[in-house]
Amino acid sequence: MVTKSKELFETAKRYIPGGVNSPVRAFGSVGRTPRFISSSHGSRIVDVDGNELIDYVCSWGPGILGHAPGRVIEKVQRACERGLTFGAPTENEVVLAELIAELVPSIEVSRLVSSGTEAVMSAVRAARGYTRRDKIIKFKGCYHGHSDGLLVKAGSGALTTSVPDSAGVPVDYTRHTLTALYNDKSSVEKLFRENPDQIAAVIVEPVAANMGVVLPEAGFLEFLREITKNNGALLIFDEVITGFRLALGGAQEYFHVTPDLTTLGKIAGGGMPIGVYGGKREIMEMVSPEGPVYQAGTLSGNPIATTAGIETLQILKEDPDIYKRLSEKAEKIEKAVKAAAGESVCVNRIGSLLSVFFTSERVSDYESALSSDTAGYADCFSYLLDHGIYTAPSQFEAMFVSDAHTEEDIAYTCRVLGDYYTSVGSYGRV
Ligand code: KE4
Repeated sequence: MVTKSKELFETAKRYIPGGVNSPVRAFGSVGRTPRFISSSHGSRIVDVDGNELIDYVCSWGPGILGHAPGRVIEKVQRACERGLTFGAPTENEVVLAELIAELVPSIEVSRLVSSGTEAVMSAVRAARGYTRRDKIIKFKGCYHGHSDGLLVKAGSGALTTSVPDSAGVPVDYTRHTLTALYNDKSSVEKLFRENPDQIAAVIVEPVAANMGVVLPEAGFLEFLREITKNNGALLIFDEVITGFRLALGGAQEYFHVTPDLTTLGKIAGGGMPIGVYGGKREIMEMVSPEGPVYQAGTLSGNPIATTAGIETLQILKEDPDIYKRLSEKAEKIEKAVKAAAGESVCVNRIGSLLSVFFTSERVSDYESALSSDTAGYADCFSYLLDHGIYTAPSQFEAMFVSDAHTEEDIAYTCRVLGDYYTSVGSYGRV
């Protein structure tokens, strides 16, 4: 029963674009009424009609510990009593910057902002300021937030300059954004050949998770590290999702590839609004007030968000075995899907991050991700939702497993997935 969600959604659509404050939440590609959530705890979220759901969205990544982890809540409650925001430097910001530098050694110097979008936008500006070059390379299918210059898709041939992916973005704003193909070295080499000494940086999701989860092929990240170094360009790892998710040191620890700049978000704030950009001291010295690259933010590093971020990272630091536990849980889901669906779907998983693509193709880039049967995905999404399991309402997002998912949660999820694929045949279509 979703009466109250339906009522709220109708009212919401009168006052908020599409009834939501972020498009994917509207359930547009799965054709269901979005669930309005009233509370959460552990692996569960509870909607306004009282339906309890096992949550594999985890707020799109921040919820690695599960919802409302006790230690974080308690510290945040105490911090609130001391004030919500000062607009002045605080000890927390020093503690968090030191902790980030300890856990991700390539981030010698960092700046806190309030979202992943802000982090990426600022990192790109720092890269351009440092190299005095204008062009950047991004990859088709990778998402880096909604700043104008990064809302692009490739022009014809996928290797030309980009055209805006959104209304309201002047073509001029994307003139310096070049688009390559994920896992396609030659597409990157071509852009460097065609734009000698003009490319400030390559920005990449070290594991793509915004076209669904697509892993870097062996050597791809090492190649990006090499070609940027050889061409005087910077390598930016957008670790807003993979940061503290794949390992305590993120994807750069997992793959042993060190970028020049890194962006973080989600887990870094423990569920509160935090973005981070940072890297080599000589680059970050360019950032105001130390250098000429301007960037600012009213609530950057605010005491409540930094309290949640510090406590979350401390808990992860104290319990590095969490990554093994998370991976083992996600592997059980991967195996259950493969056992029931066979070759009719493609499961991409790394650690606690996974996607089930409704295609029999191996999904290794945006084109192959697009071969997925999104109606099949929507059918499975609905089945899971009706069985109390909440997954991403889009084929092109990721499934997240948290430390709060119990063995019973995982076993139940595997059983429901098995029943689904067994009962509805391949592709998950009825
Ligand atoms: P935010 O501005 O949403 O905090 O972060 C933007 C961003 C940057 N980089 C990467 C790799 C990201 O995945 C994101 C945001 N991720 C999406 C989920 N795929 C956020 C969910 C949403 O848009 O509602």
